[in-house]
Amino acid sequence: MITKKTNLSDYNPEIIPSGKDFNIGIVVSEWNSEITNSLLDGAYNTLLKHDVAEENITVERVPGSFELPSGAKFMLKYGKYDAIICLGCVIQGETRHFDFICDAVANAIAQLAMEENRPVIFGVLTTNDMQQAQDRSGGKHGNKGVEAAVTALKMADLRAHLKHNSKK
Ligand code: DLZ
Repeated sequence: MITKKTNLSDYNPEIIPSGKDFNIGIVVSEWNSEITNSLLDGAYNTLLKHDVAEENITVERVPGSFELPSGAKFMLKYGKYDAIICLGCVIQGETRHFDFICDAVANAIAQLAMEENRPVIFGVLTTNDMQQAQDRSGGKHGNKGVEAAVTALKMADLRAHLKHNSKK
């Protein structure tokens, strides 16, 4: 099957909501840190570009992607955030570990967002090899960290807007 590969970070900056009133948490996995640090750079710089104040961005680290949901949950419990961005990179190995981690993390992040009524963004690369991960963390297919930050701003803005309207 031929698939059209697009740059994941292509977006129109003019239609992204301003983040000036938002407090954003980022939780980053230490596994594959070469990749996750690039995702963090992409997410952090995108938040700054869209007016999130530096003092309103908090970065916390967890050992692996499996710990991203609990790291995000701790941040939501002990801090005041409009959105949490989870950044990780799981690379396919020879065992089924990959499937278990990817499924568990994706499901737990989705569940957390529902339970907490807050955007919790899935910025986790799940790739066959290191090259695919590099291509998506600042390489030829963009940077999933940028995409995750844009999604966080859009979802935080949607929540704020609906909350504001419900009080009218
Ligand atoms: C154990 C493990 C393996 C094999 N691979 C990855 C990976 O590619 N990316 C990642 O973020 N984490 C990996 N881990 C670690 C798990 O996420 C987790 O930290 C451990 O299983 C401890 O709970």
